[in-house]
This record gives sequence, structure tokens and C-alpha cells, in this order.
Amino acid sequence: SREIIVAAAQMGPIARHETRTQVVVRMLALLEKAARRGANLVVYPELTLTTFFPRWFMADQAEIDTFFETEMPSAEVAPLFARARELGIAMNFGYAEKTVIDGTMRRFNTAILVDQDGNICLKYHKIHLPGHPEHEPWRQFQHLEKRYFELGEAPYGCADVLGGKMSMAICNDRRWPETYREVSLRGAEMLLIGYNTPLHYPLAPEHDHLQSFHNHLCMQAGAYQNGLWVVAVGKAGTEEGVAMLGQSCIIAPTGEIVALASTTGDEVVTACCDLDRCQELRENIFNFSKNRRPDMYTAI
Ligand code: CDT
Repeated sequence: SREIIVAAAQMGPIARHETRTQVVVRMLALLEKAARRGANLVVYPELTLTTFFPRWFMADQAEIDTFFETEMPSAEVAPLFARARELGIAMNFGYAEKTVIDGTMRRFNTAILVDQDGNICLKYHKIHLPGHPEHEPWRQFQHLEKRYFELGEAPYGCADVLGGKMSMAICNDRRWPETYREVSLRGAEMLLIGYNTPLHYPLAPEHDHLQSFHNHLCMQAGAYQNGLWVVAVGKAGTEEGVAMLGQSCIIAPTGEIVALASTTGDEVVTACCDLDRCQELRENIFNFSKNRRPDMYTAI
């Protein structure tokens, strides 16, 4: 077996006025708790370092840019990198990234995977950006990811960490079956997902009571149908007046939830994940090379 202990480090609400330094103090507390439970890997939410700012319309780019990072680790985040490295713990977290590519300023909703030696070994730019690009004042709150971020242009990646193959996705990506199939075909044994999911969905409020169900439904199905572990971690609780989904969890390749957060605050849940269990699915019911029929899936 290839067992690793994984910690899902759910975060409670982060207010707009909270500084990176304050957030990192909370992340460090979760890291220490995870370390005491023997964790090898700690997974934090999407856009961990700030409040979920796409809920507000901002016209001033300078104000928008206050939520973005221009270097990683930044001075504020460096203590987290240092402590994780000292403890020999790998970690995954999301942040808003502002970076120059080929002389052009670009902005992405980004996640990184940092190995146990403190090196960023994988970076991912979110490819499914939900929401809308213009101010829609009729909504109780905005979801302006399409305004503040550009679409990621690279497919999902996969890195060798802790003796296993890890991939990352971000929030809305987890609703798309293609995400799991892509990373699985690229060899991933574990998919790390951070999210910020409001309980209220303005376009179909009749689904509000199903947020928790849909969250687990897509990820449990994705894990099972592709024979991989899924670690899903939310920023939860009432953040700036908006109720956000908790229920961060760790899902086995069988589709079973093996660890589940029971609060909507800062909370660590852990599970011992045997990466060899992917084979239980991949050598049997979902033996891709034996039974999958890509030649028949012509519509996709
Ligand atoms: N952050 C993010 O991607 N959230 C979306 C909210 C629903 S779409 C407005 C999600 O899929 O959870």
C-alpha cells in the first residue's frame, strides 16, 4: 500500500478587512493541527488568502488588484512555506494571481501545489470560470469571476508528490465530469479541489437547498467513475453577509466520503489515503484500456 495522511483544512469566513498576515496565522494554526495528526499533505480552499472578492462589483482596477498576489511566496505567506517545509508537509492552496506573461499583465484564479521541501511543483489556472462579466445589480451579491480573471489556457497538470500523482482543480471545475476524466487519463491518483460556493444561486434559486447535495454528488461520482481520491475544501460560513457551503471532505476512489467537516468554521479533517486503492476501480469496473470506448464517444 502507499498510504498518505491528508488534511482538508476548511476555512471559516474571511472578512474584507482581514489582512494576508491574519489569514496566514489561521492557516498556520490549521497546519499545526494537521501536523499533530501526522498529515503529509494539507489542502486549503480556493482564493484562501482573502475574502471571496468577486461578490462585489469594483470599477477601479487598483482596488481590484489589492486582492491579487504578484509573487508567491509573498512576504506575508513566507512563514507558511517555511513552517510547512520544517514539518515536511506538502500543501495546496488557491490565490488570485497577477503576473506578466510575454510582456502582458494577466490575472488568474490560481492554485499551487507545494511539495514537502517547500518548492512549488505544480501551478494551475482555473479553466471553468463561473458567473458574469458585467455588474448585475438585481443580484443579492455578484459573482464576477468572468470580469476579474482570465480563463486558464493550460490543461490540468499532474505532479509526482509524496509517492503519488496529484492534480488540482478549482471550485466550479468540480461540477464538470470532464475534469475527473482528464486528470484520471493523465494519471492522477488524487485530485485536490478548493472552493467558495454560495448557498444561494441567483439563476436557479429553486436549487439553493441542493447545494450540499450537488457538491458531494459530482465529486463522489467523479472519484468513483475515475478511480481516484478527491480532497475538497471550502471557505465556509457567512462571509460578508453571504452564506457559503462547508462540508469539506475527503472521498475515496469507491466514491465513499471518508472524512467530512462538521462545522462552517476553521476545521481540519484528516484521512489516511492509500493511493493503491485507485487500482480497485481501475483494474475492475473502470478498466479504461479494456472497456472504455472513446471511438464511440464521437460527440465529445
Ligand atoms: N467559486 C466558484 O466557482 N463558485 C461556483 C458558484 C456557482 S456559479 C455562480 C461553484 O461552482 O461552486
